[in-house]
Amino acid sequence: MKAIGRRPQLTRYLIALGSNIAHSRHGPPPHVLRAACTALDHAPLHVVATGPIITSTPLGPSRRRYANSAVIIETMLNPLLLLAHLQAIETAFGRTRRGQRWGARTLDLDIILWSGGAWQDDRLTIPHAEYRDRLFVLTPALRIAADWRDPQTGLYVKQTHARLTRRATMPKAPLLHADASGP
Ligand code: A4P
Ligand code: MG
Repeated sequence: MKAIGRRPQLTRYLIALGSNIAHSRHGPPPHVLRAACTALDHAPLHVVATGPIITSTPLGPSRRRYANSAVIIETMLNPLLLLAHLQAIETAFGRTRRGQRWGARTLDLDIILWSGGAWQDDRLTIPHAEYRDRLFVLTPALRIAADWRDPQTGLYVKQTHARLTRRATMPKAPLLHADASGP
């Protein structure tokens, strides 16, 4: 009997966009993200929702502030083909990889969630390994993907966002005196 391959299916992905270097033609980071949204809306991808563009303090060694956003795309590409496609768009936007992790970049496109569930191999991890701790991903995502569910935690994006903002505003526990003696 012949093995029947899995047919490509139309699926949706939540993509995070980041930029903290201006582009010679597109301009400063928020403009780079606007141009990137246009680039993402070409076959074989279709943008079905666009989140707000926010600015954020850099996490990691870079000193330049970031512009961040999120989009939902629809495509027949499987996760690995999509990753290759996104990396080609990053390169077309002048992204160079100098080997420094979290270095400054004209455009970063990360796959955050996928309607197909989880994916794990040596090139790609979905859900994105760190998105649950990143307000610069969750804030724009909240506006377009509040009801998307994380297949690993079972939490909706709105719950993951609420958990992180609660944690960020939680008062610090009062210090206990080391010599406090109870009754
Ligand atoms: N990879 C694995 N999983 C994924 C995924 N879900 N989506 C692999 C995309 N790529 C994924 O990524 C390195 C490798 O991760 C890829 O080759 C792919 O096979 P990269 O884009 O080449 O390098 P990177 O972005 O420097 O590394 P990394 O670890 O992905 O960094 P992040 O998580 O993208 O974080 N601060 C602010 N305020 N805003 C930001 O946007 N971004 C970063 C980079 C750091 N600080 C930031 C921001
Ligand atoms: Mg990346």
